[in-house]
Amino acid sequence: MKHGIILDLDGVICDTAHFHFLAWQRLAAEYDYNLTHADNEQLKGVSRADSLTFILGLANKTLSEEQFLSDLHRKNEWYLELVKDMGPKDVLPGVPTFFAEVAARKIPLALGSASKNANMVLTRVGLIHAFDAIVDASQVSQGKPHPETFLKAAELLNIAPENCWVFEDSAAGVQAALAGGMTAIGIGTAEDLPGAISHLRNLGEFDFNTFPM
Ligand code: B16
Ligand code: MG
Repeated sequence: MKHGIILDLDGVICDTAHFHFLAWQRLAAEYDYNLTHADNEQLKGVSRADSLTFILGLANKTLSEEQFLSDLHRKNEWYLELVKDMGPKDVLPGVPTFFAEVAARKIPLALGSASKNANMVLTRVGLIHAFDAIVDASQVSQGKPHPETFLKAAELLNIAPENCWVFEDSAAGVQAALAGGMTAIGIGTAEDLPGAISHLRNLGEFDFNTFPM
């Protein structure tokens, strides 16, 4: 039975979370709210609009629909400015080794990201051509923890969900993988990512001998 791998982007392939944080913090300051790193943990894997709703709750602020959309746009402009100099050197430790193993073993590989900027970031870091399928926020109607992102990725790979292994750094993403009937590998701690079958610090720690071929 053919098995495949689905990778999350932010926090698994590269640390774009830091740039999301800086952009959200700048916006939150306009609401007189000091966004903390602990707050940012809650935003991992969460869609852009859901992130803004969460921040507005923290800041106890309401916006008109027009202002909401305008602030989403401004946050993204700041984010794009911050990531514009990213390159192949900006992948997380172990990423080149992991991708080399996946290619050598001919394992079907998909991306399942909540980011609408996924294609751009993958292009910057030079990994866009390593994937057999890419699913980002523009292709789904329900974000993580809903399994739609990963189910769509499995479908594009033509692999049954139960034969897909999902690598995720967010609690919402691990929940999405489990809800889709997939195996979740946590990039992070067991405390932060319950439900994952194993927990790694980065992709380089993955033992391919444990992967069914
Ligand atoms: P964008 P992932 C997620 O990426 C990030 O973890 C999350 O912080 C961000 O809000 C979301 O993408 C949307 O990103 O504003 O670029 O559309 O971890 O699912 O790869
Ligand atoms: Mg992530």
